Order: sequence, then C-alpha cells, then structure tokens
Amino acid sequence: MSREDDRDRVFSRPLSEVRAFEFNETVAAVFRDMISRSVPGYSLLLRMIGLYAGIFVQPGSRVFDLGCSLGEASLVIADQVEAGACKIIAVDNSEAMIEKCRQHPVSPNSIEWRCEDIRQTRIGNASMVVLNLTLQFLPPDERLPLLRNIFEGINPGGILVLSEKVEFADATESGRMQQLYAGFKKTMGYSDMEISQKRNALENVLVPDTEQQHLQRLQTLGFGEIYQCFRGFNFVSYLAIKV
Ligand code: GEK
Repeated sequence: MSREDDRDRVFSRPLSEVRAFEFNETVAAVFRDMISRSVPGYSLLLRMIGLYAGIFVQPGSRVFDLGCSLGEASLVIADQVEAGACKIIAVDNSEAMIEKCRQHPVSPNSIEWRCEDIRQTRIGNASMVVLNLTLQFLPPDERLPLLRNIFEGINPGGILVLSEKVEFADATESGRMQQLYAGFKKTMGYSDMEISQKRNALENVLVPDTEQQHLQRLQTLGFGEIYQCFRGFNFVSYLAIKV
C-alpha cells in the first residue's frame, strides 16, 4: 500500500447520510493516519506510555492494552521491557483492527492479540493497564464497573494509564476548546466538511466525560497517586498508581 492509500479520506466527500462511526475495515486501513492527525499529542502519548512501562512494569506480571486498535501502545511497551519479562495482552473488539495487528511485520512474542470486548477481559496480576482513548467509547454507566475490574486486577505498585477526550462544564471553556480543536484539525489537513461530518458520526458514539468525573472515579476506586501528565486542548492523560 502506498503512503497515499494510507491517508484518511473517510469523510472527505459529502455524504447524503452520515452514519454512526464504526471501527470497520475502511477505518482500520487508514487508522494510523486518522489518529495521528486527530489527537493532539498522539505520538507524545505513546512515548509517555513507553516511559511508564520502563518504570512500572514488574517482572512476571501482565500488561493490558485495552482498545488497542493497531497495537501502537503495545508495540512501544514491548520495546521497553525485556523479552519474556511480562506478557502483553492487547484487546480490541474490532476484527479489522486485530487482523491488522496480527499481520504486523514485527509482532513480538510477548504480545497476545485478542479480539474481545474489554468488558469481558479478566484482569489479573497486572502491573500496567492502558486505556489510551478507549473508555470514551463505552456507555457512560459501564465505565465505573470496567475501571473497578481494572483496579482490582492491578498489583500494588502497578498503574493505569487513562487518556481521553474531555468535555467541559463551563460553556465558555467548552466553546473555546471546540474552536481550538477544530483549528488543530485544520492545521493537520482536514477540511471543514471532514471535521463536521466526523463530528456528526461520533455523536453518541464517543461520549466524553469531564476532568472532574475522571478524577472523582479514580479517587473513589482508591488509586493512591493520580497525575494529569498531559493536556492538549480537549485531550488529557492520567497516570494513576495503585500504591
Ligand atoms: C491507540 N488505544 O492507538 N471492547 C474492545 N475494544 C473497544 C471497545 C470495547 N467495548 N469499544 C471500543 N473499542 C489506541 C487507540 S481508539 C481511539 C484507541 C480513537 C476499541 C475500538 O475498536 C478502537 O479500536 C479503540 O477502542 C478506540 O493507542 O479512535 O479515538
């Protein structure tokens, strides 16, 4: 496939009907380009995940990458930990995504690619769990139960990495961040029509929480240290440590 074929053009033509966004084959084929141009700081988020892996992954433990898409976070983690030191379980319920992960030219033995709903994944002996831009796709009332399952499966000293698009309670801040985020996407080469059609497709599919909701949930669960290590416009990433 040429670089041009990898370019995200999913919403570049006027659509008579904008359907709900799906992680199907069309999206999987261009996903690397789509996420890199849509999430401010995406490559930095991956670097941070690699950095955390070097510090927090415990020998003999397991690492979970939940909603792994094309497995970028798992590949970065595998690069940071010694071969055989831990098992990385990369989970996504999109067959198209997992199929592409399995075809990856360098798929280390330490990674198990799993096509599964993350609500069914049994978490245990985990020193690191990654939810990099995934929780926002779960129905809101299923987020706390998933996070509780994760918290209970994390070893003392282990971590959760939670990156999300966020909403703002304050109307001025909300409007400003939407304006800046649309401006960011334009700098990344998306047209006004692409931005607006994608926004419509994600309506009710990606439902963001506020920063307060995220922090409150992580505190309620009992994470002893919670740090917001990244914010770019309306995207944040937390490092939560189970002490
Ligand atoms: C990255 N983490 O590149 N079970 C399993 N997978 C799910 C579920 C579910 N219930 N719901 C959504 N997904 C990645 C990027 S993308 C973020 C994550 C984005 C999967 C979905 O199929 C998709 O691959 C991923 O979560 C979200 O570091 O597209 O904004």
